[in-house]
Amino acid sequence: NSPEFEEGLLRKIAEHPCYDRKAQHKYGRIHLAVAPSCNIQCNFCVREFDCVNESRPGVTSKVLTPQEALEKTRQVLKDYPFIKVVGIAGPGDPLANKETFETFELIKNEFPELTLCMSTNGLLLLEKLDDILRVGVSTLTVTINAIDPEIQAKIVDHIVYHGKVYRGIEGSRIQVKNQLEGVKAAVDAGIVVKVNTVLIPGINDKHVVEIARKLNELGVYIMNIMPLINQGAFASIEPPTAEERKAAQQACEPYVLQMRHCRQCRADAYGLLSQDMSQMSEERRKLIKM
Ligand code: CLF
Ligand code: SF4
Repeated sequence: NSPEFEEGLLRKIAEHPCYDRKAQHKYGRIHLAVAPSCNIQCNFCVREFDCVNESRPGVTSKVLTPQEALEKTRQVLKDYPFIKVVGIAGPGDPLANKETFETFELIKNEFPELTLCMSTNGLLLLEKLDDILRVGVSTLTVTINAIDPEIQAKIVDHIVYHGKVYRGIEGSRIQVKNQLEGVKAAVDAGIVVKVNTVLIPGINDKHVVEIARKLNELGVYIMNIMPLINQGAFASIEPPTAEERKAAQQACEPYVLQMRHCRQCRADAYGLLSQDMSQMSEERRKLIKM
């Protein structure tokens, strides 16, 4: 990659509220909820709500069409010019929805200076990488909760891959392989990759350091260890305490930079990370025609 390209990436990181701790108070992001379908079933997911691999529990974001998403971006940017990042993070998996790419195309054409960001479960990452690059995504999050298929099989009930359902270890082998190959290819292509890991006591808490070592090997930029949201099939598992999460982050830090300021945003969040404007009053929404 050329020095100009590297310089551009460094600027993008410095202006990305999730990738740079200092940027969170200065620069904002807008999430466009254009991706309702998902191709896997995580055991902690209740599908009438947003994807919890990058989201707050128990909230339902209104799905927009690509055109509506463009219109919303126009409106929001008028009010919040400090927004530098446009992300697609659900409510399902962005790569399982063709609207994700249509939306990024529309945004890139009208706002070429914005950073395009996406969060995925990674099942289709390798096969969609050309599309991801074509539409100009430069920061990408992949949720990796295990790199050992035996452990992954306890976290995901099944995957739907090329029209076929794969359960248990059979599915988790495919997903882990696709995630790791996809992350490597994305890093090699110059995308700045972040990995989200949901910390699940008794399931992957002893395994996170092994994940961190692998991320180091793959050239992942930053890791975000998030607490389990205990709903769905995992409703009876106690989420980790703040101390347990901190200990996991500390143990992983020697291998990969740790994100500690995640707000578990909604799939339709916008504004600064600390002030999610999607939660604003109806009156205000009407005022800016949301
Ligand atoms: Fe959105 Fe995620 Fe991009 Fe950020 S959120 S797609 S990387 S622009 Fe950020 Fe929100 Fe945490 Fe996500 S605080 S949930 S890590
Ligand atoms: Fe739910 Fe997200 Fe997992 Fe899909 S990837 S099942 S939307 S938590």
